[in-house]
Amino acid sequence: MIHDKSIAAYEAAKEVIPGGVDSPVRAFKSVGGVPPFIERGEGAYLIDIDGNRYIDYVQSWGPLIFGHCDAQIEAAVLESAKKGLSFGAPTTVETELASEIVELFDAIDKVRFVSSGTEAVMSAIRLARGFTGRDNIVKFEGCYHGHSDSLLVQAGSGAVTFGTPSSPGVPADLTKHTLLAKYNDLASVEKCFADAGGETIACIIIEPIAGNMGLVPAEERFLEGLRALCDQHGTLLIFDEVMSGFRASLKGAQGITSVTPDLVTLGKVIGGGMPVGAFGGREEIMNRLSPDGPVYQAGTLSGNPVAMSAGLASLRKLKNQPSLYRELEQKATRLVEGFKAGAEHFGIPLQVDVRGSMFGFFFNDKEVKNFDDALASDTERFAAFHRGMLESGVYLACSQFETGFICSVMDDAMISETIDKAFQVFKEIA
Ligand code: KE4
Repeated sequence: MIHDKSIAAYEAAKEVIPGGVDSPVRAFKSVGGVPPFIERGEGAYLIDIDGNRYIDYVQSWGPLIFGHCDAQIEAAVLESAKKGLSFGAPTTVETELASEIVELFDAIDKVRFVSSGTEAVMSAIRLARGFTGRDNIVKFEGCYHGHSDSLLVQAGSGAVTFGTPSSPGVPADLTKHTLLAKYNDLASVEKCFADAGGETIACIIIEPIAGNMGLVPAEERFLEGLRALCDQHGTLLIFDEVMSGFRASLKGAQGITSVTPDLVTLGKVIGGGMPVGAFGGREEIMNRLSPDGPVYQAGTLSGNPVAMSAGLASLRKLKNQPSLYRELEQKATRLVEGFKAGAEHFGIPLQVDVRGSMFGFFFNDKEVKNFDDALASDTERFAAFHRGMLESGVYLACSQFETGFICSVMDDAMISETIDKAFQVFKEIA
């Protein structure tokens, strides 16, 4: 493949945008090489500015479950845009999208829209702290919930469970209220409650299907244990379904687990590719939000009608195709089983998993149950695989610690083509 134009575009971008990108993962740092600059999307494909075509398994990190340039979603956006782009005043399309979400998620009586997953999580955390009057929160190593200060934490030193900043610019005073536990390890959560005192903990926030350490689903008994701990201590349980919502099932992880959270954050698919995040939950909690309640939260473009129209078109398409998730899961399963067969044919250990339209694979000889397991993966080999697949016209997530996605316009021929290309690349990197 020729990448001359992307190479030049990357140099030009770096002159005026830090790292040449508006979100760090796009810089391809963990896989090397120059990130292709995209000209346009076309169904299941991305076409870059050098004219190279790729089967797109990233789909803008999740939102595009119907692929690029879906006719109905585009029509809804154009129709809305013709009436104006933004009003900063209520519109009925916000109520329509909110009603769709309330109908689908048993845990959600009311929902508020924002413009990103980060904003959704930041607002949900503030609401949980405001509702409980408590400052401490528990999160899990390997889970990513956007880049608000309280959530940019890493494990503290030694046995202490309180977090320390994982980025310069985050005051330690903000992360000292964030306790870190291990995913799928209930004892580590009980230790947080013991260390801090359960009555000081406002919420536990978790990706019920983790997608930011690679794909690592929470075990059912682990989620049940979190629910019991929260009930015991009056702590709120927050499911961060920004990625898994409408990707794992029509009800996200809540369509798979029997555990009910107190608050849910959403994003990605509910914007159909436009900037939308949301947080919702029980009415008694949500009613604490300004203007009726004391917990402040706001946003100039929150509930933007054009973005709402894209999200509404997406959700209505999903509701009208109940068999879609089974089809997507079957394709995801065939894809990763094909990867596994190819890798093992060349003696390369590969762990694979699927949840609905989400798939993951680790270059690892052990099953991955938490972040420590994920970190033991062979990231060099992942990078070589990613590069080989990219040059073969397959666009995979550019980090071992991300998740891949199947969209509705991917057919069996594309899955077979991808498996065949993977076989060739495994042969090269064995
Ligand atoms: P945004 O602020 O990026 O819209 O959402 C943050 C967020 C919150 N919660 C979960 C579970 C998420 O996966 C995300 C964002 N996901 C990453 C991909 N792993 C976005 C990609 C990026 O950072 O560019």
